[in-house]
Formats: sequence, structure tokens, C-alpha cells
Amino acid sequence: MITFQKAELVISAPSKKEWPETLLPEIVLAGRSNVGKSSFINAMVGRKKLAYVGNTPGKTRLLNFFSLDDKYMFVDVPGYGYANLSKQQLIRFGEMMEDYFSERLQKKGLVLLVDARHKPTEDDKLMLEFARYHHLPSIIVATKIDKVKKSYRKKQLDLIQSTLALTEDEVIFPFSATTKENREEIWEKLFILFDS
Ligand SMILES: Nc1nc2c(ncn2[C@@H]2O[C@H](COP(=O)(O)OP(=O)(O)O)[C@@H](O)[C@H]2O)c(=O)[nH]1
Ligand SMILES: [Mg+2]
Repeated sequence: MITFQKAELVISAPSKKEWPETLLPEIVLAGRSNVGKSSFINAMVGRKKLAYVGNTPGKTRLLNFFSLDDKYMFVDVPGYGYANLSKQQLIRFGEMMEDYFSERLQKKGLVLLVDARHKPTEDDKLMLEFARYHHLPSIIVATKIDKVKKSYRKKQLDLIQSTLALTEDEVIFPFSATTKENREEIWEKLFILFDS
């Protein structure tokens, strides 16, 4: 099993001025609020409270940089899809992502998290388009798969695949923070991206 000696929050960066001056390869994690992103990070890294589960909208307008064994970096994007964001907040989010995707040279990939029970939204499509536009490879993690009946699995994964119009390279991994299903398989793919 993959484990880490050291996993820590380097900085919660409100803007690019605060991005850490490291050269570690980075993987970006994005998804709608409540998709299970914090739970995913914690389960993958094997820490209970590295990424705080259940944080509120006001506290998540920041890019969180997590270093793993001083070798890799996860970049946790604020959860999107809150109904009550102002136009100004939406613009700021777009600018933050555009800054990151266009300027951060050590970016290696995007993990787009979607809820296995739901059809991906326009926001999800937009995030994937952002990555494609910047030639950043993506994988899709379908979270909370433990909540999907076995007999519905294929249907749900097909729905995600077709809604996002995934290419052959954009693999979907069903995942559960509860059962840790596919944790090692996802790590295998992440290491390939980190080391690319
Ligand atoms: N059953 C189940 N619940 C999950 C899973 N991942 C997250 N959750 C729950 O979904 C809610 C939101 O999770 P969180 O990680 O805070 O989502 P975030 O807003 O994307 O960071 C919490 O109540 C979690 O316990 C999962 O894989 N299975
Ligand atoms: Mg969270």
C-alpha cells in the first residue's frame, strides 16, 4: 500500500503571489462542493484530517497546496457549484484557475472529481475544457461509488463518460473514501502523471 512519511499543507494561497516557490510536480484536484474532494485527498494520502472535510463556502476561495514527502504536490481547488455565488466571486474563481493553468509550469495533470450518482454539470465540463485547452491530461474520479448499487454502476459510469465526452486517455476511476476502492490503481496513474 502506498503511504507517505510526510504530508502537509504548504499554503492556502489567495492569489498567485502566494503560490509556493517550489518545483515539485503538481496535480490539481477539482470538483463541485460536497463531491468528496477532501475525503478523497485524506483517503489517498492516508491522513484523517489533512484536507478538512466539510469546510464551508467562505473558507474555500483559496488554492491549497499539499506536499507529499517533499516530492509531489496536490493542489486542491475550491469546490465550485455553489448556487449563491456573486458574479464577482465567479469571475475571481475563473481568473484564479486561468492564472494557474496558464502560468504554473510544473502542473502535470487534473483529477476531476464527480459524484458517481449524478450526471456531471456544466461546471464540470468547463473545468475539463480548461484542462484540455491547456493540454493538461485529466483523469476522472467518480466518488461515493459505495452509494451506487452494483447493477447501476455501468449505467452511471457510461453517463459520466458520455456527458463529459471523455477521450480514450481520460480514464474514469470509481472511488469510495469509505472502502478505498481503486486507491492503489489511482495512485499508479497519478505517479505516471507526476513523473511525466
Ligand atoms: N458514502 C460516502 N460518503 C462520502 C464519500 N466521500 C465523501 N463522502 C461524504 O460526503 C460529504 C462531503 O465530503 P467532503 O470530502 O467534505 O466533500 P468536499 O466538499 O468535496 O471536500 C461528507 O459528508 C463525506 O463524509 C464516499 O466515498 N462515500
Ligand atoms: Mg472540502
